Amino acid sequence: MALFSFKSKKDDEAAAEKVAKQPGFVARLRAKLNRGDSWLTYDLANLLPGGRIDDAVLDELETRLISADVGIETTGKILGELRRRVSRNELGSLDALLGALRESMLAIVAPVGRPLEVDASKRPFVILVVGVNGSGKTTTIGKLARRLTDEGHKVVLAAGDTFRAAAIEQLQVWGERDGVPVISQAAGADPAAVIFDAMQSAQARGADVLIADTAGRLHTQSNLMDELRKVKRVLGRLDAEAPHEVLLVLDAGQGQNALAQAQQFNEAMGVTGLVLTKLDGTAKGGIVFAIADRLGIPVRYIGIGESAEDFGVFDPESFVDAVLSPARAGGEAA
Ligand SMILES: Nc1nc2c(ncn2[C@@H]2O[C@H](COP(=O)(O)OP(=O)(O)O)[C@@H](O)[C@H]2O)c(=O)[nH]1
Ligand SMILES: [Mg+2]
Repeated sequence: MALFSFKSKKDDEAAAEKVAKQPGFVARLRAKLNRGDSWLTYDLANLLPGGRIDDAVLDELETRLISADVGIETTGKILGELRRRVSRNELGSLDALLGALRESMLAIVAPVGRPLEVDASKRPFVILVVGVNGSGKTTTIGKLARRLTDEGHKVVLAAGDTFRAAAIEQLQVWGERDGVPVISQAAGADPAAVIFDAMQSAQARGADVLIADTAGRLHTQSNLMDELRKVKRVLGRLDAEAPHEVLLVLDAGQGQNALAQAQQFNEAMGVTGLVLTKLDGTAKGGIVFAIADRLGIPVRYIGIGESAEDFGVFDPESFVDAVLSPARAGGEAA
């Protein structure tokens, strides 16, 4: 399989550079996630004297998965399956091993590849965006508003992070850029009141979608969860089913800490969808497998940079392929 051939690091870096500039989210993801070489499969061939699959190569894969935030348990699942197949002599070559690895990894993330669908019977369809400070909530809202607007939806934003004036201004900048109204009050206002107002305004304007920003930080974690639950209750007064989506934004660079955040928010709020941001940074993306395996919450979108284009639907197959194979020139990555 050409996907798993091995070239020099320099060739791959040049290729990654080239692919990163190509249009197409899948190509960009592959280039940005790997930055030249797949962290998972790079140089494995050199570990196989005579091409035999042995414990050394399996141990190396295990180490790479664990150090890329896949987590002990989920790595154990992936490796357990590979070890069984190796012991039955089913995997006689590196290509066979990598094919089996791809299957195991895909089996873990395929169930969470469920894109967000805006239900047109809910007007507006309310998306409440939650997550810790700095995870990328406001940026995600800006990108999502652009995307939904491009798809023909009429969107309204609610500046529910009233903790700092800068947070309100940041959302307003995105609103102007996207041509989308932002309902806000002064810093320090009650977030539930701001979002309630925004909901009334969205209903009055006949908007299709309301996206509400929230603060990720309060004096204590339990204060934050109380506040978010209050927002939920208040929305429920205008539409008993709102919010229709509780979208948790996680910084993929936070590794296992992102998993802990997902567990906490899910217990407090009932999270219905996830966004994994900053997959372009030092994050290797392994946390996506850990979260999929442990929580099973749908991953709606991923973020691979700061601009509106650096945002796409989470597609399990292209994600696994991006993890497994380096970006290269020649069109394979497109
Ligand atoms: N590299 C990169 N930076 C991001 C991404 N998403 C958000 N950011 C940056 O992360 C920082 C915090 O984002 P922000 O949306 O303000 O987080 P919030 O506090 O959760 O609202 C900002 O500098 C964003 O530009 C991403 O996918 N990739
Ligand atoms: Mg923010």
